[in-house]
Amino acid sequence: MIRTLVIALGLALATGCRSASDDLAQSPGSSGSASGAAYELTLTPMWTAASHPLDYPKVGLLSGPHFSGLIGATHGSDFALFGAGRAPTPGLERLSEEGKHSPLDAELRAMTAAGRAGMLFESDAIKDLGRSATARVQVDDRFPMVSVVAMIAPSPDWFAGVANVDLKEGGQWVAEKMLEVFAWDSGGDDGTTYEAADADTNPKKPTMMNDAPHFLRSGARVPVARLTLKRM
Ligand SMILES: [Ca+2]
Ligand SMILES: [Ca+2]
Repeated sequence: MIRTLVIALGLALATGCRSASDDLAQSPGSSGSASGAAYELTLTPMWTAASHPLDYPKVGLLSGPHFSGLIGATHGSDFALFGAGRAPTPGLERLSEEGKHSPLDAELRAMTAAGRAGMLFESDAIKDLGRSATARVQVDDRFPMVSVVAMIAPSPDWFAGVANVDLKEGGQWVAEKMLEVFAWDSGGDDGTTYEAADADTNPKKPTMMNDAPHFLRSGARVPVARLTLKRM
């Protein structure tokens, strides 16, 4: 009698476990991978007239200093959305000059189709620099890294970005990671001020960290945003 009860209890527990994991696998946005982790990515602007006073763009009724929507991807170590010393892709160039996600989104989807990137994520533009933008990011063992960019607007080809943030450290998913985000120059335009007229660069120059005087104080780079990745 007792043995029968124990078996029945064991079956009930096994059934319970199975249905719980089924629910998890079917939850929206879940990769279904037991080795994955979900993060909330938050970009908090720190690009203000006080922190970056040189030529800081005027606030207008219809325009003014803002960031484009974030766009990024999860990936492994054989892919980088951007990197110092590499010419920009057409997608990164357009993102950095016009804030448009196309064709960068198509480039990232092609990387996903080729098995070199995981998920694409995006946010709306940050029109009010007093607010943050967020996106939900799902990483796994194959694609444990995150890269993300947003245009600094107005600007010739300047963007805020972080590449190759590895969310797995020492074999564990990190609980939270916070990074300073610096300005970059994509290498697609020769303008040297925020509101310079278009001056397309051909051939493209390599993407570099942006050492225009707008982003330096006493020779040190001043971050334009903070990026937080918090495990959900
Ligand atoms: Ca440039
Ligand atoms: Ca250009």
